[in-house]
Amino acid sequence: SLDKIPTWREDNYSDGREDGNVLTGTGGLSEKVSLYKGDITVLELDAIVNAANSSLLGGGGVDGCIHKAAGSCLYDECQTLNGCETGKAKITCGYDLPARFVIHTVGPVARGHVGPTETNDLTSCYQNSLRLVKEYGLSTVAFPCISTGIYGFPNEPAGDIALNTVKSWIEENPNTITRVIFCVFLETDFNIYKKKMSIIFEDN
Ligand code: AR6
Repeated sequence: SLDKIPTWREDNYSDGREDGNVLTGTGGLSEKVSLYKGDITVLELDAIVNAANSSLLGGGGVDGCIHKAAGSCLYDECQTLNGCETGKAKITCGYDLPARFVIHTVGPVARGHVGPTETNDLTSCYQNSLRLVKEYGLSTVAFPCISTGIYGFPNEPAGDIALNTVKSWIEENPNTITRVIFCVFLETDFNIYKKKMSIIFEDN
């Protein structure tokens, strides 16, 4: 199914952006990222990331969707993990999901407040998830908009953190990940990511 998700570069190409800058150069960062709007549980990738809570035993939002689609074996494996601290990440099998693995990370409970703690914790979620992708020799991964639902992290700064953290990671680890998919669910996030990606992943 990855073939059906265009890279950011292809996506810009197909919607005929007038600013051609993002299309220049080869092997740029924009070839390694995609923006996808929809349900993360249908993605056939090496791993999908779950915006979990510290119990790792399921909940609402994307977490509920992932547990429902993966089946009860995911819950059983999660029970062996002894939870997870905010900003950290743990990996399990994907079970009935098309994704091979699920990386469970726990975002900060922000309730609308963005201070240094919330910022650092959300950054750590992306970094620690990507660290697991690398450690397990995986090459494709999708992220939901961690913390921006029930945990109340404002969408705009959360998008900045997601995109900039992934960008830095790809730059620092050029031979590990071949594709990172930003899986947004809401129109507001789609618009925020689209705008930011054309700036952040513009190739020089
Ligand atoms: N695919 C992709 N994204 C989704 C999906 C889906 N199927 N469903 C929802 N989203 P949230 P959080 C989006 O609340 O803020 C749970 O109870 C959603 O629109 O799932 O980190 C956990 O157990 C939003 O943009 O996660 C925790 O207790 C994004 O996923 C708590 O919620 C994240 O929203 C975690 O809260």
